[in-house]
Amino acid sequence: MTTTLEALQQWVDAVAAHTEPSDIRWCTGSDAEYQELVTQMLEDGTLSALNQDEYPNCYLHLSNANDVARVEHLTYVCTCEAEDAGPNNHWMAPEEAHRKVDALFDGAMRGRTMYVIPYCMGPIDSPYSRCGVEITDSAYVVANMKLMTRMGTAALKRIERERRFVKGLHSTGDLDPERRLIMHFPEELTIKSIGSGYGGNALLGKKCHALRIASYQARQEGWLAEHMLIVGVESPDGETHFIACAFPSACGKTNLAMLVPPASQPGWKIWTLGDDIAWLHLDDQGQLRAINPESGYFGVVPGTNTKTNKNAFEMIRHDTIFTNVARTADNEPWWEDKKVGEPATDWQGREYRAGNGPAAHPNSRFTVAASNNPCYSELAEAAEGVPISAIVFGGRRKELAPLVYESKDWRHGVLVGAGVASETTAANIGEVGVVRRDSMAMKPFCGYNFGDYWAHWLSFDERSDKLPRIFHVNWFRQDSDGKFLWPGFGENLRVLRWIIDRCEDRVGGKETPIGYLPNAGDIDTRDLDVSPETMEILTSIDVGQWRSELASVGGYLEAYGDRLPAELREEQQRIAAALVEAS
Ligand code: GTP
Ligand code: SPV
Ligand code: MN
Repeated sequence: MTTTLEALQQWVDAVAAHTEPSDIRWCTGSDAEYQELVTQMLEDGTLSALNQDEYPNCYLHLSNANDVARVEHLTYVCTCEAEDAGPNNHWMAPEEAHRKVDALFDGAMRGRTMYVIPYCMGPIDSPYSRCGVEITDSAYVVANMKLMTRMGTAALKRIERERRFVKGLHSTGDLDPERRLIMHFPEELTIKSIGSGYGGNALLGKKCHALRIASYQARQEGWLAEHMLIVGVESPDGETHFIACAFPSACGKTNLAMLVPPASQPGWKIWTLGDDIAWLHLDDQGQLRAINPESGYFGVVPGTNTKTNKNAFEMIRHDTIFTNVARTADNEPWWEDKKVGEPATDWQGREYRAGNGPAAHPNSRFTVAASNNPCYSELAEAAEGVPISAIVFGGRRKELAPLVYESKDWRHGVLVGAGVASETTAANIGEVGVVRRDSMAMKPFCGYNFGDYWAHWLSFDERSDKLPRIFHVNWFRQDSDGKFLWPGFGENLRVLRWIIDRCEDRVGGKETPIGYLPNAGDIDTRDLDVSPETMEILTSIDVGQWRSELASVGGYLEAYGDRLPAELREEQQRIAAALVEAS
């Protein structure tokens, strides 16, 4: 197969001349093609089959031990002006970046097959969707893209019609971290990634395209590309609200998106639209609508069990690619907190020994098609997306941040989002557990200067009087022994209910300088082992600590200099002053 689109054919030819593959294959996205690739990967050892009686069509991939997560320190946004990338990104001048990365691509695919993957982020017939083509020398990448995106023939047809696509070039290279670079050229709609075969570094439709490049385009075109799950919450009366939540990596998006309502909440249903990325547009009526550009999940495995998330546990019992989990003696996948079985070999394929650390890598992942999800919503296919009632920011904070609060208005909500801080996780190579600012959960993913990004968010206020309300949640408050104060997971539905009641003006709120918190008793704690004293801690603020927090947010914002919107600075000053008055 080839293409009628000359620009695409020329690019493919040029990449082939540069990287010198032994073979070129245009991917159709068919099931037969997936099976063929799986067979080939089982033969060459890229995959191994798991216990097919217990885990039908499930396979395990063990990545290179140095290649287990995103690499923010090797990820660049290469705009002509450094200021356009902003202090939130690593920057390199485009010319230098191309020179550096192109040198690494010289002959990089020798002896390998080059796969051409046309893909469409979003429903094939949606005006909000955007297409791209990823060229890669990794069959593992092709298989993951098949499970997670709409790829192949239908996408190619759309690309040929639109004559516009994002170019993504990827090679696993030699997996030497010294020769690993993840480069973005938003002004050229181009991505070049080499030296990693892992997740967000290699599946270019996901973070590289659907967030970094898309956020840049979204600003130019008046929409938002966000690191958000999209969930539908259906009440016992059959009324459904759609909520979009931005939490940093490994902070609970997939779990909230496919939450299992506890027995104490009869009649409530949860529908998953998306678990990681949302593209948000204002429609003609000023309603914010969301589509999920992806059609599958690349989710954190550890912690998944029948108690925390039965849906997820069942979803990954078939037709799943596991990356970097451990194995039991019966060849079943195993991970920390699975609660059944025990590891025989660890994520590096070694005999399991407790002294070697966790059996499954903390950032081990499952890849599954969204259709595996028992609570998958067909509305994820709707071209027009779903209307969003609430936007929720969140982070992983042992201290300070209450269980939930609501901002006073859109502008305040943008400040709440801009000030999000969270403990770092294993989703990135680097230190874990350090609190850092992660504005809108987009620190690693915004393809342009955060100052301009906050201004773009603020601009929505002038464009609509029907914007969603903005909230903040924290499932991760701990006591002095390090025990979580809130049970989380399915019980988070209780908090979503309060959020929906606020949106419908059905419940009051306790006014504080940082926004509205729940009044005592307004969060349903029926059948929950959480004392009134703990609820009081979870739903109140320490004014002294919050004064320091607002000062810290102020300092953080100032680093954006002239790009910081004055409105946001004023908002920060307003909240800071209110906290002084309250103390
Ligand atoms: P990315 O895919 O990296 O963007 O992560 P994510 O935001 O989708 O996070 P995910 O739902 O995979 O959860 C990450 C980790 O947090 C897992 O180990 C979960 O078990 C754990 N987790 C998720 N929700 C909760 C919760 O409500 N409470 C607690 N204590 N842990 C949670
Ligand atoms: C994240 O880190 O936010 C992920 C995993 O969702 S990755 O695809 O590697 O970016
Ligand atoms: Mn993510």
